Amino acid sequence: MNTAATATHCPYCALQCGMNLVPQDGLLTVASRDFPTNKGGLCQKGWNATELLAHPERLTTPLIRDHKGADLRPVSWEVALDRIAQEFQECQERYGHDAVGVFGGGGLTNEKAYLLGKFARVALRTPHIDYNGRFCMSSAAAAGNKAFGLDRGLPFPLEDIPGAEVILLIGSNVAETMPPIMQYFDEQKRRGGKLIVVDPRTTPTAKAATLHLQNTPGTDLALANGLLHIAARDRLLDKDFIQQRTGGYEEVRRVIASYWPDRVERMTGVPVQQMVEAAHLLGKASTAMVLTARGAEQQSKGTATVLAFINLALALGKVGKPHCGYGCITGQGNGQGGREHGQKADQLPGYRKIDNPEHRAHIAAVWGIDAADLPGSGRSAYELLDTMGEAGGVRALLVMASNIVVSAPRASHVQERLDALDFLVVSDLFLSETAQRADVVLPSTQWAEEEGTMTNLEGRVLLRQRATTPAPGVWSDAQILTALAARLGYGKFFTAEPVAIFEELRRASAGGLADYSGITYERIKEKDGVFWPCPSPEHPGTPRLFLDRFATEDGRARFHPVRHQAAGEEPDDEYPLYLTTGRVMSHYQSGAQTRRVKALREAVREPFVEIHPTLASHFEINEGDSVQLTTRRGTAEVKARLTAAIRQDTLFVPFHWGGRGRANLLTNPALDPTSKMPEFKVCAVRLEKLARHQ
Ligand SMILES: Nc1nc2c(c(=O)[nH]1)N[C@H]1C(S)=C(S)[C@@H](COP(=O)(O)OP(=O)(O)OC[C@H]3O[C@@H](n4cnc5c(=O)[nH]c(N)nc54)[C@H](O)[C@@H]3O)O[C@H]1N2
Ligand SMILES: Nc1nc2c(c(=O)[nH]1)N[C@H]1C(S)=C(S)[C@@H](COP(=O)(O)OP(=O)(O)OC[C@H]3O[C@@H](n4cnc5c(=O)[nH]c(N)nc54)[C@H](O)[C@@H]3O)O[C@H]1N2
Ligand code: SF4
Ligand SMILES: [Mo]
Repeated sequence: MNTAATATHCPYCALQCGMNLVPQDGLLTVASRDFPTNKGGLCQKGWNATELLAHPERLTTPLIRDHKGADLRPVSWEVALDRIAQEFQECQERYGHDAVGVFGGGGLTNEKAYLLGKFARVALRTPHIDYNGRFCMSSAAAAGNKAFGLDRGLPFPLEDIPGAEVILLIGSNVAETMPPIMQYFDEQKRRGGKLIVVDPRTTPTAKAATLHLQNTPGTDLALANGLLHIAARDRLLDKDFIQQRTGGYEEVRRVIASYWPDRVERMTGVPVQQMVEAAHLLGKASTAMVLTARGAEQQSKGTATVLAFINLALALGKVGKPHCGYGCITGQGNGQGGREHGQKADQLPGYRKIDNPEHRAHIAAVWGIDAADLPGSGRSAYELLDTMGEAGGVRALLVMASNIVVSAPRASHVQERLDALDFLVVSDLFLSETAQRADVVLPSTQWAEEEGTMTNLEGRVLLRQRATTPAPGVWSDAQILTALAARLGYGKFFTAEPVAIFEELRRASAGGLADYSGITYERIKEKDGVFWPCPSPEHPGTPRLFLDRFATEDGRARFHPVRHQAAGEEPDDEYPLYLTTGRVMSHYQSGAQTRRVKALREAVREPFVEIHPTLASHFEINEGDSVQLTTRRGTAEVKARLTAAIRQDTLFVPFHWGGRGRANLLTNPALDPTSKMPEFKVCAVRLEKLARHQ
């Protein structure tokens, strides 16, 4: 272990707060680091991040199941890797290349995500690779591509936020999901700026807002069209901007004509007066930002919903100018980079498209293979999981850095499909709920034990430096992929060395939309990160996109006419309430990591449901009672938390736990037709009180 402090970043969310890791009594502790994203601040998860490095439950050896039904037992790396290679080969001989699939994660570094995509295409020659980011920002990505020709979370650095006069934040609870980011919103307010929050719950973020629009789940698109209707009616549109920098407004104008305010109030539950106030605040401001997160995006119409908000921002002329813009607040540590470099079923590195012949030729040349040998586009995340073990579906799966048994929608079905596989491999830090079902489990290094780059919500490429030696017996995912590729006969195409992988990634991304070719580890260290695109070593990087032109062919942004549609499932007599799901501050995602950290486990110990007191009294439910939630997918048992901060027609369950309180036993896998995002944020549910001793 080094004796000096190592400057690095938090292992969790997309804010990628800077932190120092300081050796102390043979362990590492977290110390504050002044970095532009967090200015020294960290949330409780970040402060406690090192606890997992020497955690007693950490996996330190590969595990194998000799046959279905047998227990997992420890084995050597040789035995584990030989078994995987043999099973994958036998599976592909029997059913073809497409029969093996790969499921990745947005927590992987750029190097590992890139290598995983290459492993799927070159060593397995399968089209079927997708990742948990499909469940995260895919709707915003699809909308950004359609409207601007490019998708990068925020098109500006966080430091621009305080300069916006008005910010519209839709379906985001940043006060809990990225607490240090609130420094920027607080500064904006200090300067007299206004924050408008759209959320069915009065979250800590909504409490910090000037105006809170507490809409019914799944009605954001109607709200956006309603705001645009009012802005057009009250002559708040920026006609010059529409004319000079956009295309397609006429069709949108026709569509929004029927979104008159009292109709939108009936659809959304948001009072007309509040909509008028919001539209006027936005329309009259000289600068404004429109930001979405999962509340607006994780809907079966998530792409159209984001497009509706982009329409609003464009029509008001609040895009492509300083302190203005539409942005998506990305989620996972490398949710952004993870989708740029080839983990997504339809993409190749540098945001290239797998069905574009020129793009294929470029990547094939970098990889030293024939473009004809590159597979085509594979199934999206849920479609991949839904068809596992079926005729035409994958028969063997490699999961790297995702806990789908807890986090995928309709989890009991996903669990059944996992059990129907001939062979499941999981690489993880812990025996997660998904790893527990695997035939082979591979123990992987943690963030502080390896180096690599991450791309945060601003499109800033950051360097995670290695601060300590890996725990004995543990390999990095890059070593795992390289060793497996060698056993499959493709060893010469792979290296496990992060710098060498990054050098190759630079070449692969060169000339693509997400061009990293000018970025080096040294430049990142010198400059607190480099913003992509950065097409040459002399290029300063691009903190601000679209100031002169959009990334479309003619340089203009595109309006898209979009109409409200009902959610995949709306409440009815049998399932009379809305269910929505999301996060709490102290836990991260499936909880595989944070449930193992003492302070975080104690902060929120068990799954719960938020219920409005009026609704609870109707069911004679008191604080702390066990309640049963039932949807068309299944039943979950959780504790009641009474709060007037939620709508009376809506229940909220966080998704951080496995077992009977798993939110995803309930969720609806209705998919957005474009992004294939599942509808985590809206379904119909029935609430029942459980007898005391059940
Ligand atoms: N503590 C913590 N922080 C995290 C994570 C974590 O697991 N825990 N995960 C990281 C990741 S990967 C992500 S993607 C981000 C997510 O960050 P956020 O998007 O902020 O988190 P969520 O809680 O999923 O959803 C945000 C809000 O959407 C609201 N919502 C629900 N339904 C609707 C709706 O129909 N419309 C609107 N407008 N709002 C709705 C919810 O009430 C919730 O307050 O957080 C990142 N940071
Ligand atoms: N109901 C509901 N479900 C949701 C959501 C929601 O809002 N509601 N949100 C969705 C969203 S936005 C997301 S991003 C997903 C996330 O859901 P998951 O993909 O399940 O996310 P994590 O819990 O972060 O899973 C990461 C796993 O990989 C392990 N791990 C961490 N780092 C590494 C590494 O470097 N290598 C390896 N091999 N393993 C590693 C961790 O221990 C953990 O088991 O959940 C989605 N599911
Ligand atoms: S806000 Fe995100 S990156 Fe920052 S300390 Fe918390 S989890 Fe880590
Ligand atoms: Mo996410």
